[in-house]
Amino acid sequence: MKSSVDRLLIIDDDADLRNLLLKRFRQSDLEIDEASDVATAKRKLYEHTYDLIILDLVMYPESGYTLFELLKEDVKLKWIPLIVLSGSNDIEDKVKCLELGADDYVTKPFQFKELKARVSRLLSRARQFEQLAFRDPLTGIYNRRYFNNHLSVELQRVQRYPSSVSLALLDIDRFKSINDKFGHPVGDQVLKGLTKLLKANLCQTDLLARYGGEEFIVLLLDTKASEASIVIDEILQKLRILPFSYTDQIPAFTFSAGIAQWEPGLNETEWIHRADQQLYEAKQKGRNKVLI
Ligand code: GH3
Ligand code: MG
Ligand code: MG
Ligand code: MG
Repeated sequence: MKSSVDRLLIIDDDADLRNLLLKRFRQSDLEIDEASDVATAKRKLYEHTYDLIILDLVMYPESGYTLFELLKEDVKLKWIPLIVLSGSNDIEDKVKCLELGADDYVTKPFQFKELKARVSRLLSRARQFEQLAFRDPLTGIYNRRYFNNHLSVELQRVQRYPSSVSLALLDIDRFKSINDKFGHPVGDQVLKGLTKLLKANLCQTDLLARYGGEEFIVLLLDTKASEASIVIDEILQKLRILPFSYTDQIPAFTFSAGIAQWEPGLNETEWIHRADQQLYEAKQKGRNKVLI
């Protein structure tokens, strides 16, 4: 999941300018990465995650303009704030960049203080946007929209670089009766309690999201179905043994889960469907179990 320190990528062929920005932004407690050309930028954008991008226009051999399509159409990159930092004071360049999706345009020479203010404003907007668009307000974890976007990104990656990736779909058992018996607020506490337990027992690289009312989904990287099943089953065991310590004053409950490992040729929908079929089986077979 995202770390709390914001990461910037500076794409500029001017080494002096990159060094200056590196130094000044680091003093502002931001993490900075740099790329001196478009090819390096593409590689870094693919390998890492950034919260804001500062892009130069005049660069060799490829100009900054050649990055716009990737930056504004890729599902992983399209919401990252983009500031163009250019020596061109030409109104045509300014308009074109804004039309292509830049969030701001700053001309060189510039005052660092002004650039920093623009960076801060865009970062805070992006954080608010993430909360509203991609987070579940009750549990604070990612929502279905974010998960689906991320799953497409992950699928592209695994198609390129094959590895074991598994999906787990979890559904709380007889949740309706918990609501009926104890009331909706207690039901909400159960959802929060399970979120806490899942977060405490999953890896940093696993992506957890609330997929529906009382349904959670987990993407487990570098994990075979058999391994994912063990991880999720251990969580279910903990719920049986320690219902109260983890979930402060809420009734004991269980969940059922279905696991599916990605196989070549499966698209997102088919992959989730496989996990869902196993979840359905688990419910049929009496609930409170994890099936592959
Ligand atoms: P099963 O074991 O077959 O999954 O049964 P179930 O009762 O868990 O399944 P069902 O789909 O019948 O009920 C899900 C319930 O979850 C119904 C809905 O009111 C409740 N629910 C959905 N979202 C929330 C929420 O945010 N808070 C609370 N308290 N309840 C919710
Ligand atoms: Mg340049
Ligand atoms: Mg359900
Ligand atoms: Mg349920």
